[in-house]
Amino acid sequence: MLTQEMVNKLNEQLNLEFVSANIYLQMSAWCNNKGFEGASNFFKIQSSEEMYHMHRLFDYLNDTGTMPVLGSIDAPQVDFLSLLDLIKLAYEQEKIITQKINSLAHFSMMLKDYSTFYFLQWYVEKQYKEGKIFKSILDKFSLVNPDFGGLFLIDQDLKTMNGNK
Ligand code: OFO
Repeated sequence: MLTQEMVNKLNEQLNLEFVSANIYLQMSAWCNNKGFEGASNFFKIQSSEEMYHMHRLFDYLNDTGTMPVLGSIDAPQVDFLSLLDLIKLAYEQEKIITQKINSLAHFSMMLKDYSTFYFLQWYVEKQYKEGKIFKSILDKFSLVNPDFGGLFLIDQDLKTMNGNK
């Protein structure tokens, strides 16, 4: 049986995963609109992944006898200065989620709620991988010249990239 405080925090995380899914779906739309097909595909996959993260929390709450509560979420940012600006914002979003997951894992450990602690380990690993992939995309920007087809190369790279592998 989860404590009410744990339930509240898991619900909060569930809604944060929704936020990430919406942010990435909107980013996918912006990329598509600007002709970045690879990046658009990458962010669409990222958005589906975030929905899957949300569903896992939804199932965990249900399976532990608690009704998940969906909150209202803010509309995501629609416009971006550049592809680089967009990737930087996505990386910042991942850093926020990593912090949240880590503090959630810490909280479950403090409560000696080992079942939730175990459940959260999957997210801890995901966040490590996602942070790494966004950082690697950002690093690529410093390797190419955006004025000479560099953005095209990055976009091609993103076409086959999956941030969760
Ligand atoms: Fe990108 O993160 Fe969900 O958990």
